[in-house]
Formats: sequence, C-alpha cells, structure tokens
Amino acid sequence: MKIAIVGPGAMGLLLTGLLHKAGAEVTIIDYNTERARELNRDGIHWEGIDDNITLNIPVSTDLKDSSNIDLIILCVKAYQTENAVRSIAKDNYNGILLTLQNGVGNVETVKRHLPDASIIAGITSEGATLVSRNHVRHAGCGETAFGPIEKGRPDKLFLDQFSDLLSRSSLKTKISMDVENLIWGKLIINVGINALTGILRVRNGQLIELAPIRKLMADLVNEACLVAQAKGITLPYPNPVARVEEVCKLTSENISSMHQDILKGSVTEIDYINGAVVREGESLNVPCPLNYSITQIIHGIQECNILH
Ligand code: KPL
Repeated sequence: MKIAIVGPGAMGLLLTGLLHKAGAEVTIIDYNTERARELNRDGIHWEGIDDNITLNIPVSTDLKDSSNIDLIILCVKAYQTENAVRSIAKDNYNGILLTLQNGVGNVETVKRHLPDASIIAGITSEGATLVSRNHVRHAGCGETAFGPIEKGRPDKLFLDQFSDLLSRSSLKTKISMDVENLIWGKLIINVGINALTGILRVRNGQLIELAPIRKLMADLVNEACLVAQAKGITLPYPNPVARVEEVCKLTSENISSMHQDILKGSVTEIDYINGAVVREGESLNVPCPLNYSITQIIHGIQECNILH
C-alpha cells in the first residue's frame, strides 16, 4: 500500500515508522520546506517500544503524483487541517484520506475542501513523543479505531487491508461504523488529560497520583459528558472517568500532545478539545464553566509563551 503521511509531528513520525516496518511504501508530505530538507538530510530517528532505528523516508513538500497514492493519513494539528487540506485539494487528490487527529471538526474541514474524497476517520491513543524534529519515541500502547464517514467509501476490502497492515505494525486495531461516537470518545479522553498535563507540566500517569487533580479531571470529563449526552452521542465505553484514568495508566510515561506543544511554545489544540466542548455546550444549552476556565488558562499560557 502506498501511503502519504501529511505532517511529520509526533504521531506522523510514529505512524511512518510503524507502517514502513509493516511493509507499506511510505512517503511524508511536509509543507514546512526547511523541516522537509532536514528530514531528508538527517533521516528519522525512530525509537520503538523495543527497537531503535534510523529511517530514510522520502519527504516532499507536495503530493507530486497524487494518482500514485492509495491513502493519505492526515497527521497535522487540528488548527492546521484547513491549510493542509487546501494544499491536498490543489494537488488534485480525491482518493482515500484518513484522519486520526485529536479534537472535533477535522472531518467537516476535510469534507468542505475535498468533497469527492473517501474519508476514513477515527482515533488513536498510542503515545508518541517528539524528542526533536527528527526523533520520535513510541511512548505507550493504546488502541486505534477507525471507520468510513460514508458507508461503502472506501469499500470493506480496503478497510480490512489497512486494518491488517496496522495490526502487522503492532497496533491494536478495530474497524468501527460509529465514527462520531469514536471521535467523541477520544475527545473526552483529551478533555481530561491534555490541558491538565500541559498546565501542570506532568506526564499522563501523574494526573491520577495527584488527588485534587484527579478530582478536577473527573469534573472536566463529567461536564463534557453532559454535552455529549445532549448531542445524542453514545460513548464507546461505559464509565468515562474510569476510561480516562485507564488511559493515564496506559500512557503513563507519555508527555501529552498539549504538554509537548506548551513546552515548545507552540499553539495548542485547546480550541478543538475543551474549547470545542464549550462551543457545543453553548449551542445545546449545557453550561461548561470548568472547560471554559481551562480553555482560558491554556490561552493565557499560549499568550505568555508568545510574549516571552
Ligand atoms: O491523545 C493523546 C494526546 O496526548 O494527545 C493521549 C491519548 C492523551 C496520549 O497522550
């Protein structure tokens, strides 16, 4: 399978190595010209759970011949989705595209710019840490689940082949026909973990060792669950707080993506996670004071990062 990974961040580079090792022909698309040059020159230092390799994967700044690609995996941050899919549309791609990105709103953005593409969406709770621009560490095992946005596009054969590829690459994989529920299921996990780890600058596992924070995490999650319920979402697990705590344990050594963004002084995905819960809550008349406050704190940290 010929796969183009758009966005060589932590998850993009993690998937690059896993899929390459499982036998896929992987290329990376990076719209950042300088970083693309560096990755081509220096290779990718890929630290798996039990191996450590250097990969030389071709990195280009556009899709070149898009007719040659079986699948694009969108791995940019949620706030970069719009620009990335605009570029993909300019390269005339209307094949199969997978988003496993954090947050809500990515599918809608892809649909808007690539109306003819076959969209697969889903989630992954694999832990990935970007140690440096060309060094990624597989920091914890989770679960990856995905499914088509529109039934039959792509067909079952493709979904099965891709699922086999991911399983060969060691990922625990599931196909689901309930994509919106899946995405909200992951959103609730990010609502509990990401902002708090970023504010406190702790690893995921530490959240459940700090009693007041464990309580705040549960309160944030329960508030977001009221929004999910009002929206008619059926979460893919029975006990949201227990599930979030379980993910903290499974990815205990991971530095969450928002924590990594804050350490780098980058913009975060807060508006697509806790901020999105607040917006959805407003439209459904479900007040979300805790998610609002945490969103504002992260905005404050982002502004401080810009000022310093
Ligand atoms: O998705 C994640 C993230 O960091 O964004 C979790 C599951 C919390 C793993 O760190």
